[in-house]
Amino acid sequence: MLKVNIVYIGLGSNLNQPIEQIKRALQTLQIISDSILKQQSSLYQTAPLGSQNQPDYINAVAMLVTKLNPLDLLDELQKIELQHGRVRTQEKWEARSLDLDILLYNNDLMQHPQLILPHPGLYLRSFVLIPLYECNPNLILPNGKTIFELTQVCSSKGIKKILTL
Ligand code: ROI
Repeated sequence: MLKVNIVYIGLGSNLNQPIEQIKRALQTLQIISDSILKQQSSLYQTAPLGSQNQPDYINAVAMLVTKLNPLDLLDELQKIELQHGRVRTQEKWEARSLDLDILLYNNDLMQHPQLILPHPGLYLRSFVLIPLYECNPNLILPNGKTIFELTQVCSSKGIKKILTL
């Protein structure tokens, strides 16, 4: 019997009809093998972190239970990104049609060339923390802090809830 794991995934898009990209991605997350989509946050419109010379993002967070290991799950997510026309370049902070990040995999810590857990931006990015809080207000993160504490210290400036599905 494979263990069931609790995973939080960050979704982001700022190209090619971002609201539709995120809605469609949430539907596709429902059919990943050996996984069940349990929760999804509202959709948020967020000011870009990085270059300001790009459109606002739409961000959301989903909670999945999965029997896939982290790298197999990452493979599935990257396939979905490609289906959404994501072109991966060397440029790190540029606009994208769909970004799917594993934020948390249980409370596991992992340093792998393809995947760092928890996601290195997790504790600092309000466009991740605010929808994560909506998915699970009782969450405790691997650094021992509660999601509530983190949302209290992050700025909600430039973040607007636009759609609850
Ligand atoms: N900025 C926002 N607001 N939302 C994102 O999802 C996002 N993703 C990125 C960078 C370029 C860091 N900026 C972002 O990859």
